[in-house]
Amino acid sequence: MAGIDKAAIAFSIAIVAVGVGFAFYAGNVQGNAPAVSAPVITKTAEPKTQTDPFADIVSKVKKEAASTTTEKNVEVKKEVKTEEPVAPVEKSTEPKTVSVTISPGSSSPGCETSNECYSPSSTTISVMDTVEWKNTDTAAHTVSSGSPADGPSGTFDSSLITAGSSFEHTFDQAGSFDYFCMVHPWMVGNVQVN
Ligand SMILES: [Cu+2]
Repeated sequence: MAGIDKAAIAFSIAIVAVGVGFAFYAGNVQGNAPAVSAPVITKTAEPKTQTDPFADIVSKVKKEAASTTTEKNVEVKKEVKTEEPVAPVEKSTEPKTVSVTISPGSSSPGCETSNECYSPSSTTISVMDTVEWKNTDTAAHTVSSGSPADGPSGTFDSSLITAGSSFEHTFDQAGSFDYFCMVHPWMVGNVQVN
């Protein structure tokens, strides 16, 4: 009677094992279970080891989830890095130099009728910009702040600019600056500094 009971227990354990779904183990169980009672102990031990694969799967899933999260974090960091190189371009108003030509033949009256003794006769610049007067005439001229009527104002004065030479002045203050040639009083010009 005792041997039959053990065999019955072994069968029932084997059936339970099959029911749980470990078919590849269940195949061995069904083959060995009917033999002796000893394999039954082995079979009851095997399901415990079979729970480990589940634990492994769970841990694998957790690791994958963790690695996926890490990758997402890396991607976010990369996106931030790509934004960093976009540096704001500073608009710098660097001082510039504007040229004015002392026209050929301006040593004789006539250029004032078309206002071309200094060309251009009116120049608009910004504070800290520089105006360079180039004497393209064959005679010497001056660029003197002020007007023929009121005389030199003293803000700037080139003194004589010989033929082919030039004179430049940097305007560090805003304002309207008239100038003229002290040798040829019909030569007048203006610099507007904003
Ligand atoms: Cu002159």
